[in-house]
Amino acid sequence: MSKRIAHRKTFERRHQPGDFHELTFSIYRRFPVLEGDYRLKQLARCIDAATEELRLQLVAFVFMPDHIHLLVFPLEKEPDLVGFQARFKRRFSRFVKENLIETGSPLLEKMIVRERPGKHCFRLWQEGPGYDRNLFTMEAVCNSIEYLHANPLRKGLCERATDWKWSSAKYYSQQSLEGLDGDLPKIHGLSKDWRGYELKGREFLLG
Ligand code: NI
Repeated sequence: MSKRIAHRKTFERRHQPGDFHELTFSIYRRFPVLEGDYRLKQLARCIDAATEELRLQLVAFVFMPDHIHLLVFPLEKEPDLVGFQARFKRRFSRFVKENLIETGSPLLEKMIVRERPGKHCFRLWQEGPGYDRNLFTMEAVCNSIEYLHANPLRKGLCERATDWKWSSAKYYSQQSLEGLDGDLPKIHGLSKDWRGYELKGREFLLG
């Protein structure tokens, strides 16, 4: 896996101070495991812990039944995005495995894979580092936020983006955390610093 990450990195824009990252992670074979408040609440807590530990701000997000998108802004000059995803993925995977066992879900069997001869393990996430897109203009960031929030609409899961509980659409429509569902991951939104970013330059944000 580390080899694959290194390989991918050579084709992508390396992190520059001030970059946002749109991250996408899919469930193994696109099984619709990300359903039900009980599970998604736990996913939110796993993401909260990892964003705090690795000093990332969660700008926007959406949880879909078989994949998630996170728009993050790293506070570190050399952010550990690989460490970030490894942490929340591993913790949430353990939780889901237990949950599938407890509920006797038929999905459990389908998600046990053979890693090598004689070694089987539970696989929640699609293999590989996921998809990481650097964003470095205000326009790209705004487009990304809209794209994330429109995911459930495109799938016909709701009529308005704000009807979908598991995204930051409501936060952006009301421009505050007030009255937001406590189940959601902690949303930092676009900081005031970022709003002045294009005028004041990149160093401003990290200074
Ligand atoms: Ni999507």
